[in-house]
Amino acid sequence: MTELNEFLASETNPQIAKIFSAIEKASFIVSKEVGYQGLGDDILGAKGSENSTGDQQQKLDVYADGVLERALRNSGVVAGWASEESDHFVSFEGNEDAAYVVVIDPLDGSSNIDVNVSIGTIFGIYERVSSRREKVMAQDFLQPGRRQVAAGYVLYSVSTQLVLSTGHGVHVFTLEPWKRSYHRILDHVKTPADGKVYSINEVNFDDFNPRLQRFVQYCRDKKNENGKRRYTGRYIGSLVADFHRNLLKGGVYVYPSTGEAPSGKLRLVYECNPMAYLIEQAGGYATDGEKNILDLQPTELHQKSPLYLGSKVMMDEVMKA
Ligand code: AHM
Ligand code: MG
Repeated sequence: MTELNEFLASETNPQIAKIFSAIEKASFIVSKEVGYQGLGDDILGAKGSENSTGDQQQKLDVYADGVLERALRNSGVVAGWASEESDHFVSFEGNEDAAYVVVIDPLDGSSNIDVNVSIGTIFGIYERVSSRREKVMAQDFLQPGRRQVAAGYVLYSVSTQLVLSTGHGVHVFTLEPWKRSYHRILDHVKTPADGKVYSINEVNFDDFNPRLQRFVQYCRDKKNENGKRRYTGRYIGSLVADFHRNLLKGGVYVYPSTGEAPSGKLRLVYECNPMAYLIEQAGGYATDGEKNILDLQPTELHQKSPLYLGSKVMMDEVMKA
């Protein structure tokens, strides 16, 4: 089985390989802490603070944020980063000549942290557009998702997995914790063109627009020729985990706009864009209900967007609705 560093050496340039390597090292630490679940340091529970979009921060959110920031800063090849957990982007002093910036959701699925349910780290990598002699600028982070040069996520679950793309397909690596190394278990993953799963938080049903309500009702009612249900609902409440299942099994994930939250909940820069990049690499696609996510021009770091994402056939159905 190919090891991550071998794969990166043949797949991408040395700077991007170093960025992945920094995320890899950080993920060993985060994975260990996630796995402790109440053992060791007092790291479970709420931190008592809020992030920029008003979410309650968990202690592990803040811990993962610090570990990843240090790793990327010390890599020497990242000029700056923007994290879902911080109000502003950060320019890494001493790294001004670096070509890349990273956007990140350090620990996605916060509500699942303390209950031993899958969570993850989501990231995207861009080549900066500002001058390489200067500090990074907002425009480096506010690029359409299609400009990502690589993206991925780490899924902290029964095993820890790193899923990534550098623009040449999607590859899945599993962590062998006692060796602290990732081994590739799947290469050039294609999501099934059709799927059985629809993933949506149905408690908001009454607040969906009527067309989305019709689509959900269609998924609930649709039967196969043999009279069995055509679709099934699965929703973990961790985008990384819901995405990962649907990537491998086929399906559609929806976090729509609602009356209460017209732009939905998920962040365009940190969550929607990396996932949209990965699903396109796997043969599916993602939209905000109208436009392809990867073509949207972000205007603010923490801007939210509705997200419809998944296998081609189910996405075509939801878009038709
Ligand atoms: P987070 O980044 O604060 O964890 O929020 C994002 C998460 C996603 O992982 C998940 O899909 C969604 O929030 C779940 O929200 P809800 O509980 O409203 O269904
Ligand atoms: Mg998140």
